Amino acid sequence: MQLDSVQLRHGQVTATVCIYAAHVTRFAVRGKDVLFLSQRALFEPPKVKSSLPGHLGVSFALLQAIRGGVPIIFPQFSGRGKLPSHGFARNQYWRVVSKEGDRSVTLALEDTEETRRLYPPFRALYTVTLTDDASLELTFRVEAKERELSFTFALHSYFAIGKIEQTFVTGLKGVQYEDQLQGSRIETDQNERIAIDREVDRVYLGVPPQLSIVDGSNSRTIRLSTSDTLPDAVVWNPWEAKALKMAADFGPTEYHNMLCVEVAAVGAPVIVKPRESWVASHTISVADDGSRL
Ligand code: TA6
Repeated sequence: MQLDSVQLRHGQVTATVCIYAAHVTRFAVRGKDVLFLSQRALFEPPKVKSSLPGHLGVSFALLQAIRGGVPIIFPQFSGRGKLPSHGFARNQYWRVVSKEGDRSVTLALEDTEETRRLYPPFRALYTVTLTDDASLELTFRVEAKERELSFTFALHSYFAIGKIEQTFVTGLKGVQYEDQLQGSRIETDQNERIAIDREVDRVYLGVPPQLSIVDGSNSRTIRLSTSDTLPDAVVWNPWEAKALKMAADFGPTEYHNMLCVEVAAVGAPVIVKPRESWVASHTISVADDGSRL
């Protein structure tokens, strides 16, 4: 790994946080990875210019995002606005502001001359903590300075799973979602278990605070819990054809071993008034409960 990172350890859990992008690249429980990281993930991020139409030709120097782990999606989810897709928080160098032993680290990102050309001033703080009950706790806080902020947000978590055909998501039965593969058409899925057997790109709106990923071939359940400031969730697997288009940093068969379940605030923009702040938190844990299909 070419980038400076912070290693966290507490009891039987470990995590790795890249200072670049404040990117959690690894979270393991008893040595078993919970997060997926592509074998082709780029850690020496090349500068990519993102020409932003409608910004008077402003070209915004973006660094490559790391494919896997937990990219921070701020201040824009996907193409829901004029910024580069998925915003810029995942393409910038953050800085460590504090550590609590080996179990917690807090990083900060503030506006720069470049971001101010596209987005109001802000200060973001992100704390990654390993808890006493072997969970990974992620807390994101953003403060508005003199101008109001409007943004969409997600923690774009890539989960490591044994076999996609023995994997399903629970907790989303009957929840409306925008099918990104069908022009954001509104659908619902009445299945208790959402199976993944093709490309899936769904933005669920108004989800319960607990979701689970049953990783059947690993006989485990990955449990996700969120604050009420993250009312939405995205389920994404690129499947075969899209995986081939992502070959620069994603292997052609890696879609078999990953699933993104991203806790989010994307259905409606988050508004933060000047001098106020917004906080979102998300906890990831694992139950080796023998879950199988
Ligand atoms: O969260 C799902 C999604 O918006 C997909 O549409 C796909 O674009 C994915 O994010 C990855 O985006 P990236 O820019 O990291 O390749």
